[in-house]
Amino acid sequence: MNIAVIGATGVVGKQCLQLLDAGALPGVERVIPVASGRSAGRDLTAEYGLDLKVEPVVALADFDPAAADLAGLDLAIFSAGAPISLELGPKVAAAGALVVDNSSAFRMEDDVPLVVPQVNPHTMATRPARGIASVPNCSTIQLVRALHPLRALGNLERLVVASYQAASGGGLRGLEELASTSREVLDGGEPAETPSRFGRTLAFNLVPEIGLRDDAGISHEEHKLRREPRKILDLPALRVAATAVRVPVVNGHSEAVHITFDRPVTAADALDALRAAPGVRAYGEDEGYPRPRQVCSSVESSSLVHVGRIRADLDDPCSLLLWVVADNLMVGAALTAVEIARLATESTWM
Ligand code: 11C
Repeated sequence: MNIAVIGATGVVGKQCLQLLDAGALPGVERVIPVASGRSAGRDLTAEYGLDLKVEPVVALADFDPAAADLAGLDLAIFSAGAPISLELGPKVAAAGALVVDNSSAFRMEDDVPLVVPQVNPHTMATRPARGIASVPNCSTIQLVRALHPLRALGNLERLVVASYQAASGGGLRGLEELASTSREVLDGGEPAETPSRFGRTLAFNLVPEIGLRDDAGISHEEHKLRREPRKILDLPALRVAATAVRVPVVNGHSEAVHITFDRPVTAADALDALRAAPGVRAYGEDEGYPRPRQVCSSVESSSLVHVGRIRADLDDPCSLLLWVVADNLMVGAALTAVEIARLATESTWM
């Protein structure tokens, strides 16, 4: 396998390289990291402490998938934002590689599968028509991985979700901004609310707006939380109301989820269904509850979706409430991208 990692010096690209280093994909021969011109030539093998031999970083401007030295590229994992995916993704796919795209660029297109391997692996049973498979938004992935096992209890009718999203969702710049503004507040200052990664100062605060708001006042992230689960779960009429909030947590997104089914359900049945689901850690009432720092504290824990506070809605026997936490860089991005690629390698078409 010859693999290009586009956006290799970002928070998700780094995790992708670490997963490849840990042997997440079989038969890796060549790994080509691609990033902005500023990073050209960097030795990520040494920087990230990898055993895997990674070539020196190639500048995006010099990355030409049609060039002879890239013939035989099998896979490209994009984590460099939608504009770069839009421009470069189709060219890489046309040159013959499978594009696994972490951005929002193609997610809602009919001929691009939006894949969560634990939920809709059948979407990768044949080669995607355009050679592109999309990784959903991080907050969507953990949501649908918690919902999917619960479909055994009844049909999903309505979701009300509030997300509590970590600074790492804003990339390295977001992490740096949370750190620097937190220091400023602790030193007695008040960071200026100049244009920033999160629109507002996040330190010791909450920002109830992720992405631009439309004319109806709904943010881009809230639209993703509504549209993407509908496509992945193949429930185009699922009613979803979301509020996406940025919180001053370094890593790990959390979600408070209220689910309404078409029939009465119990918290005990939900706990059983979630306990039986691969890749989910479910917490009974006497087992505490997941929190982002703990969830993101080890590779094993970062690879799971954690579901706790599983309880009845006292006013509606058809509804349940859950608290869902996952590592947004791992489950929410890099691990899912690599798992999608693994689905492809396990199929007969790749
Ligand atoms: C955030 N969910 O936490 C975003 C980051 O559509 O892939 C990922 C954006 C996306 O800000």
